[in-house]
Amino acid sequence: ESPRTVLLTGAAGGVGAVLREALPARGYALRLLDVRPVPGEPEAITADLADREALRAAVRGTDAIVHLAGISLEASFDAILRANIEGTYRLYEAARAEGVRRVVFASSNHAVGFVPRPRAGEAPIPVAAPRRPDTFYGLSKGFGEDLAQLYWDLHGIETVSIRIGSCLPAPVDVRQLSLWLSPGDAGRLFHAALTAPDVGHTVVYGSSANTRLWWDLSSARALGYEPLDDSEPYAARLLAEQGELSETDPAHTRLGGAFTTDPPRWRE
Ligand code: NAI
Ligand code: 15L
Repeated sequence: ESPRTVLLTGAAGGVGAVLREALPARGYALRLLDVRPVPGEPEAITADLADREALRAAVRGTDAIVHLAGISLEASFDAILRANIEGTYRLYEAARAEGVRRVVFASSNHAVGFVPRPRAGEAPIPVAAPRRPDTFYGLSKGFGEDLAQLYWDLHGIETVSIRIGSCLPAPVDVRQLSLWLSPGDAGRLFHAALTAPDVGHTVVYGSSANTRLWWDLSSARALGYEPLDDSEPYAARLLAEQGELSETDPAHTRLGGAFTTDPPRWRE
């Protein structure tokens, strides 16, 4: 049975905007939360993840939580600690206290960003590859995955951790041809993560069925996710502008790309 009422944290962000379209179209009633106002959504809850009471009230009576809120780029350890590490802990505590049984956690490719990208003919990166975070940001996503495992083992709260590639309207560089998660496929993947039975804690990679895929989508497909999009139509233009990825430049040879060398930073 599909969960009906879903709390969407981080609703004001880019992925939040995608899911505010895609999930109601599939019959979900969304409750929205973000530390910023959500444009066009006067009923959204404006609260920080650090606000325990607001979080308890936001979670109360929901069937599931999609947890997107947090710092989505590199930042100081203190900022990451507060928003992503403590914030995700507070979210799970609220879920436990209010009896919510399913979370979908927005993890990231940057939890494994130092894993070398496969070269032509090499096997895709398995979901079981040891984590190699490329930033404090990626480290916080590994923490979130471990927290999800703990809350499953200890409290029976199920989570699908989606290591999102690049969820944007369109890929903006050659690396993202391999990692792109189209808005349409994001809706399909989060819906599958909300509805698949008996997930325990499952980690999946989150991208479209890209021709240049670097990772193994089989654990996502096992949830019932059937990607319909492929970044390849963007390839000719991006390759003409930027050229092929280098085989020696470290910013090109690892999954996390420039996050492993000069990560984009969150404005603090
Ligand atoms: P975003 O930065 O656009 O949105 C994140 C939202 O979280 C923002 O609206 C922000 O105000 C909110 N937020 C930050 N700290 C908060 C706090 N303490 N309390 C409440 N709200 C807070 O990021 P985007 O792109 O929408 O990503 C959503 C999630 O997916 C993030 O967790 C990000 O790390 C993850 N992700 C996104 C990818 C992408 O390609 N867009 C790739 C991999 C992971
Ligand atoms: C992420 O985790 C970031 O939140 C997003 O802004 C993109 O940069 C994405 O990864 C990526 O690796 O392309």
